[in-house]
Amino acid sequence: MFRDEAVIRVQAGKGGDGLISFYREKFVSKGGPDGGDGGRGGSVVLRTSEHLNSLLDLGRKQSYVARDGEPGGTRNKAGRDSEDLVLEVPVGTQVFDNKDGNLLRDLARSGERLVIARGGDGGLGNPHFTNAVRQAPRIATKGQPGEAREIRLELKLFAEVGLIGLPNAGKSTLLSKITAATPKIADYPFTTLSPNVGIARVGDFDTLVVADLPGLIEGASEGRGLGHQFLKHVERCRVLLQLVDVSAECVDDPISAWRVVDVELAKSSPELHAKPRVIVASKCEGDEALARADALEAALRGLESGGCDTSKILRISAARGSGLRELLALARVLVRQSSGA
Ligand SMILES: Nc1nc2c(ncn2[C@@H]2O[C@H](COP(=O)(O)OP(=O)(O)OP(=O)(O)O)[C@@H](O)[C@H]2O)c(=O)[nH]1
Ligand SMILES: [Mg+2]
Repeated sequence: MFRDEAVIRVQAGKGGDGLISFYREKFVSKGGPDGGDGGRGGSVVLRTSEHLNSLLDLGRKQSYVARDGEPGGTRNKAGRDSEDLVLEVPVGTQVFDNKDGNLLRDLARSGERLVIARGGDGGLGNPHFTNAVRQAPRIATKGQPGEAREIRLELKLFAEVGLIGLPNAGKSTLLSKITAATPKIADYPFTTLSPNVGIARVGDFDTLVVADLPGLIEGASEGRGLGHQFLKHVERCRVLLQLVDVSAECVDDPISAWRVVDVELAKSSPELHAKPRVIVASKCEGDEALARADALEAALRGLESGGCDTSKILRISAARGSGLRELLALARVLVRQSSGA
């Protein structure tokens, strides 16, 4: 849905070189070999963090280089290994090799680590090369080069809340009021052709990822309108808010407007239909709209329809800003319940 990508080059550190050295002390003319080994070069590691929800920051830099290992020292002192360079990515990041396009890993869990370029091993100091005949080797090995790679990271944002409903129901307007997103809004159907995603603040500390989806029409499950494309997006959302236009100007009867969308969800897949769903009476301004909302609520009460909560509908006006706080609070609770958190 909302695609977020970054292509970066990563270069792991080279191992430190092993040293050729001999023990020297006053009056000792020929000491034994004492060249230290080189340290390991730093690897480049990806690690998922729940505090991130975009690859934007990571993508600002084109390449990331880990540090080289330290060379070996005299008196058998080994060079220090270099620390790994850890790059944080959001949970849900897919990692591809950018050369062949192969998926390397799907980082789906929080705190998951993936070594993406391994640091080179350190070289060996000259004491490793002594043997029966060679007491004073003038040989040491160089550190190995670190791996280098170009990777493409892709994040598929799993919206927690999806806004669905007939074209013109007011979905994009709602998104624009509860998030910083600026979707196109117009009084004709199919204004929205691909999903818009925004992050809504809930209270002081909480957020919700909300997607505004293209309008759904009768026959969508068979591919009419934006059909399949639309439904594919809905599958990823945890909770659905189904907007029904109850304004006096709307030609559709709210009850049939509700049913059209409900039927398409059911035809599309049982899982989709079973998703937690809240009915939201949109553009609820004035007595006539309120009366239509009441009638819708009365008609739904007692109905069984998948994950749809038919016991209560919410009344909002995105234009006036009414009912939005309650809507977000309820969505937050439902998202928590559905994720088992
Ligand atoms: N009076 C009133 N009008 C609204 C409200 N919300 C949206 N509208 C109007 O309804 C029309 C459609 O709004 P959109 O937000 O584009 O509707 P949508 O559901 O995203 O439509 P599609 O993208 O075509 O599916 C626009 O003219 C909006 O200005 C509201 O709360 N009150
Ligand atoms: Mg729209």
